[in-house]
Amino acid sequence: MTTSTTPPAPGAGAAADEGPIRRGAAQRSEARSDPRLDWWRDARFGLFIHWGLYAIPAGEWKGERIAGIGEWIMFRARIPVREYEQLAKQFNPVKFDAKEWVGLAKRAGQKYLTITAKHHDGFALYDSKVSDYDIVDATPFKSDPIKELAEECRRQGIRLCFYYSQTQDWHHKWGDGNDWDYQVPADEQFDTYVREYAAAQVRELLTNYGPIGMIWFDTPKRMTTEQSHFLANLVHELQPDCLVNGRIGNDVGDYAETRDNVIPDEKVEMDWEVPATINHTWGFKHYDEDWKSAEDLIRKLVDIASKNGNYLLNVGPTSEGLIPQPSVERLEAMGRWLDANGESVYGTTAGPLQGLGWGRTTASRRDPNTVYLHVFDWPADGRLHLPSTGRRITAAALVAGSATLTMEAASSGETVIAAPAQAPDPIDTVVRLTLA
Ligand code: JFZ
Repeated sequence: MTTSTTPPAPGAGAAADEGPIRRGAAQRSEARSDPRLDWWRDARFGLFIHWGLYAIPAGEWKGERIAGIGEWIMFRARIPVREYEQLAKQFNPVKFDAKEWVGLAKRAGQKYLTITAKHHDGFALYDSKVSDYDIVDATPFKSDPIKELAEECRRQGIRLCFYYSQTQDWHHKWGDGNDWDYQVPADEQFDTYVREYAAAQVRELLTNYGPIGMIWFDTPKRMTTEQSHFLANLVHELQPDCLVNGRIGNDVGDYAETRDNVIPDEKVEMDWEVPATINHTWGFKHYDEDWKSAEDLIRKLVDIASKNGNYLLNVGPTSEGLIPQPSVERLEAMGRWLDANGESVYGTTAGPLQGLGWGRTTASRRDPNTVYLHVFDWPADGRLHLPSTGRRITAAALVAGSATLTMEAASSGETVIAAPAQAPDPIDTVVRLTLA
């Protein structure tokens, strides 16, 4: 693993000396060659969905805008359980359309979808039998959106995955985090929470919705190694192929998670993923309108792929069940770029040239002779200078449109590729290199 000089994200709770991938959330070393991860390595791009009761206050409580990420409003405003619970009576997302949500992931070129089955507020977005605090039992909506999403994902060929908050639960007296209603649970009480309550819900999620691609656990700070193993073993006993992310804690995960929105500076040999937002919140906030551009998002996806990582990009639907239009537009723009250039992202790994000024490189995982150049900054003179990869290049062609490019050998092992004068794609023009 590489280290990074990137400072920790504000509020991330990470110590300043930690790299982009948190200690305690790294990948098991045996998992690095595990073929169970192949679909995930090939996918490179997934959709994260943070959806729950917090979409109703949408960043505002009793007329006051609450700072921070939207799904943390109960914690930030210290809302008593009995008061926050009342939100369930108003949760009626009549515009929710599973076909549309999964269709958006599909159009965006995303291969997996990870939705908050239960976030830190403790509310289950599916029909749970171990709690009444769920969308079927506690809301006027009365139906299970996870069931519909599972069916649509199967239909449209997207892997369904679940976010599940296994430690923080501000609703349950033995969960971690709520010190305004409850005493901090003793270790034995927290252990019972993990091994009985959280485990029972994880069991439901892995029993009632067909094959699940991965469980995305979170904030493992209180987890012991035994508890991390206990939950990972439960997942693998119920569905051997289901992956577990690094935030199960204690290096028990099948792959590593970076800190939120933090892309490592260099390639990382282990399997890793960046969870990221398009604006600045995960759960919907009605006044967060600072959206990253499609250009920025496409280049981030490519940057991540060029360092061997996955991009899990979030949307926060409204309490009516709509994905905000600015998110939809950006995801669709990414999908259009991927339609033309997807072979340079899917099924690739870190490229042989790192630290380039003008762009990035990716390499096919299956064909050792195929490398992709991602040109972000097109050379003004139309001559692209390529440092030696140590291998002879036999052909260069644009991926979009397939035009062949001519090359000449230059001094010091450089190759100069003669490119069109104007950038064919101002965001990222992809050149496929064939190596001898
Ligand atoms: C967690 C959650 O608390 C948050 O609500 C959201 O679901 C996000 C995806 O994950 O937040 C974190 C967890 C870990 C770090 C930062 C934010 N971290 O390691 O830097």
